[in-house]
Amino acid sequence: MKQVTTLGQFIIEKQNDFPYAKGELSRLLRDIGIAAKIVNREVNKAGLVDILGDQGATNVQGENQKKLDVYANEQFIAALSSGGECCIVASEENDDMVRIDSEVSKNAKYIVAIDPLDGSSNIDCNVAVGTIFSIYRRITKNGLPTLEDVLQKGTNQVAAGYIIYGSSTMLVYTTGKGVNGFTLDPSIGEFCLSHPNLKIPEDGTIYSINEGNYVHFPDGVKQYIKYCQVEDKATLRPYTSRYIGSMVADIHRSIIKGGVFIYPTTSSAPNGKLRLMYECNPMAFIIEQAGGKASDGFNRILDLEVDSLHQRSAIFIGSEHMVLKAEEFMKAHSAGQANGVVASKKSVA
Ligand code: AHM
Ligand code: MG
Repeated sequence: MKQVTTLGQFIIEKQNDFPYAKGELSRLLRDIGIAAKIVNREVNKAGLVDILGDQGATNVQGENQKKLDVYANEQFIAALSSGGECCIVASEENDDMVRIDSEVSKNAKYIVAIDPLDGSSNIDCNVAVGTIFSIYRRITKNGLPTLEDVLQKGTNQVAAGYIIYGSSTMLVYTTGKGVNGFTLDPSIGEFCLSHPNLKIPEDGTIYSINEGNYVHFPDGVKQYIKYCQVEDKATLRPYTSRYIGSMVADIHRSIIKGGVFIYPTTSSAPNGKLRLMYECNPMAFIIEQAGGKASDGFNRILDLEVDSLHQRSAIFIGSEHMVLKAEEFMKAHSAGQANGVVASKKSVA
């Protein structure tokens, strides 16, 4: 029988990759894994709300039932607070960063940025949703950690990962030494190593974008979509279109099968929709570590300056060759439109 490696065992084994590490990062990852299991349990029960009580209603203990994204946010913050390795949580659910002021945590070394339940509107129709997280080392040495500790470029991430609550639940993460995927075995309640050293195919035949917004897209994206739809045997076109509307699920599929996921700037969202700190940077780190590429159409996502917690960015992410091709179209037809900087009126959709 094949030996099963659990997430906990794997994290401990990998600690030796960091000769000076004292185990804090390992404990942080373990805390995230524990919160993920709790959130998974609730997400799995989502279809039972009509039987067990609607969200917003009162449960038998007289407590208000929480919406799942609020619940997930609380679970991750609670796990990170009690673990003692994280001094600030920046969450898509909170306007401001959350400082963890307990004696053990206030001098902790790590900052976590998290989107606790991405794509949560998909829960109503039983479509996969996800959690995305990103870990940074604190910069300031003394006193209370500050916003400067949080607003770091994507290249400074020490770890990033996502959990996909899908037909099975998986946790995928990187610490900058490749990407590994773990599937939750519900019978033992453990994430088990199922996808060691994940690599995204260099090329693919699937493009993923909300084409309903076509009229609002930059010309470069419109032209790239046309390119995907043209018949050409040599490049296996026309490509297939797949869009779940849940970033984690769309990108997870791209890693497994190859493909490109695009959420561009649009005329109605001139900086893009997705958040740099909670969605773009962690996914970009994972994809690069899996051998793929992530760009805002012109620049590497991980090199973008971060000015504010909830900053948005366009994103073109996935198989290297597909992202490069999409960038070619952006350069040719939408130069100057990187992240809301619209230089040429002609190229605005
Ligand atoms: P959310 O953080 O409010 O859940 O929004 C993020 C989600 C992504 O998972 C997904 O890729 C995108 O929004 C879908 O947006 P749209 O409905 O505009 O296509
Ligand atoms: Mg989100």
